[in-house]
Amino acid sequence: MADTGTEERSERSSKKNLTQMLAVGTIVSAILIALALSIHWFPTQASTQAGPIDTLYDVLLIVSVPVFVLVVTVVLFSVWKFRRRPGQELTDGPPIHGNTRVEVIWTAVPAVMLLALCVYAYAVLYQIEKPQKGEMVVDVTGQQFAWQFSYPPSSGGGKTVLSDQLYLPKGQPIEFKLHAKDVIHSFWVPSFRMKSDTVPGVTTSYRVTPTQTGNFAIVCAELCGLGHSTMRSTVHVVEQPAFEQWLAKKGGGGAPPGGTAPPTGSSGGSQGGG
Ligand SMILES: [Cu+2]
Repeated sequence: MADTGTEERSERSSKKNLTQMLAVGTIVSAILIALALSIHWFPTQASTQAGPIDTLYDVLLIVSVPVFVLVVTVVLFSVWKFRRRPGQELTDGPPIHGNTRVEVIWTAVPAVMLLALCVYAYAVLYQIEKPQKGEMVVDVTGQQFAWQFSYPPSSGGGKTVLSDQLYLPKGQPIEFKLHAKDVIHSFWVPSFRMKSDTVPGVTTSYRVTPTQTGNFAIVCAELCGLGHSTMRSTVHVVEQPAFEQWLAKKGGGGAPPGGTAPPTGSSGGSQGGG
């Protein structure tokens, strides 16, 4: 009879513990989610791709925080509750042979969560990588330790224009074709959010549509040698007319805005970057 009483008591106390943990966990999760969402993790959103990516990060934060809190709560609770007390130095823990129900739950729940997040992330990726109408191709070449940009004739200059500065017209869908001359680099404009490695011998690519005029940092995001940290540049997002003017000036041929450049050979301007 005494045994049954002890069992009942311990069952009641473990239920109470569970309820307490759940309550504390929910409150802590809510606070941490609010905190996580209030932090500005990323710079200005300067492309149409930035919004969906930031929303995806917010969803990942909202889902991850309760998992983190659950794990930490269980660990801290176990350390406190099941700690070795004086006199127990030579005793062993109870032999436990597993718990099928708990194991099924902790396998199935994360599996469903991961699958759902994968599907969502894939849908976002599909959306932001979709080809756009009237895309302008810009070739980007990384080499130790600088970026070079090349605008093919189709971008409106009438001929290939080289530059060590990246100018883009606001609202114009861009496809970057990425190249590398020596080692692997990674072309990243944090304000655009998109990033891809540039690999020697391979052309990689990604798309952005700039939504804001201004200057934004370009960073090499792949350790590429001693000067890696200096491999930085700036993207200048300007209005369409300003871009056309810049491109015409850069092309050196004084081509009028609007992409109606004179046929090749009629101008003696240099195409060099500068
Ligand atoms: Cu680099």
